[in-house]
Amino acid sequence: MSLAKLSYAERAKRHSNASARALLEVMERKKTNLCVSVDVTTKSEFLSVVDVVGPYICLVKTHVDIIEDFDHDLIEKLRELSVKYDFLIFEDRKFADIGNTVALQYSSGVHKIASWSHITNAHPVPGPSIISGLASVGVPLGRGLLLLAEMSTKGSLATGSYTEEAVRMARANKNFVIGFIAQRRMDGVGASPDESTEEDDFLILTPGVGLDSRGDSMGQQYRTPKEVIVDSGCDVIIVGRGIYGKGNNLDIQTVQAQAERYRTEGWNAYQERIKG
Ligand code: 5BU
Repeated sequence: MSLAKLSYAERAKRHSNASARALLEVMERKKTNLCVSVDVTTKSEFLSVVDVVGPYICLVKTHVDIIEDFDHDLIEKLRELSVKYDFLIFEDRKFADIGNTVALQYSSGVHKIASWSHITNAHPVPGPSIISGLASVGVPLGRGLLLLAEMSTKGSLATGSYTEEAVRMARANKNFVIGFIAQRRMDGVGASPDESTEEDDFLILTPGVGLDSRGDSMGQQYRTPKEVIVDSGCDVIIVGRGIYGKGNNLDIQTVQAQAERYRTEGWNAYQERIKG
């Protein structure tokens, strides 16, 4: 049976990585495959958005380096909200350097990402050493890594043999690499004809999701939850501005209504996929 037909609950049992399992379990428990990307620049806006979308999401995606008044109190409050509303945290850091440097960027500095983010991601461009560098910090903490196999932007270079190589790198490091940021399922991608990939169960988290627009003026491209979940077999929809608009003048009631709307669209699409 294709993995895309299995329920999130069934797939949770197939994962030994603690973060992958926890994510799939929370998706099933809360009936949501919505991840909100909270790209706002102040602590107060960030916490207001998370507080209102919390009940509708499985995951909060952060870019902590854009928050002007970042401090560890913000992380403490985010952690409290993640317990209160039952969601995981994903810092979209997009590491891209040599193993030694990424290990330091992941563990140290102002943000100390590994200490609070269940999931993070990396560009495969440096080759497998980026995985071993990050794994030296993340594996002992039960963290999970996503590789950027594809991007949502117009003209992205992450295609073809680059994407295939990313999937091969993931297959060789399944204890830590739990899936991909990609625009479609990666089952069997890059495998040699005699290689069995049936045991693979990579999570596909997909940005570039919007119901009211097909893109922005800076190369972003949007598809609907149905296109992403049903047609392309992805697992988690990542939505930013579709939920909170441009961030200036946050209207909390609209944010809540949009989070509810995307959650419903994403979950209905998933149900159509597993039943269809
Ligand atoms: P948007 O407001 O829904 O367009 O925000 C999308 C978010 O996902 C934003 O934080 C990006 O940094 C992130 N993203 C993306 O849009 N496309 C990609 O391919 C990757 C990340 Br990887």
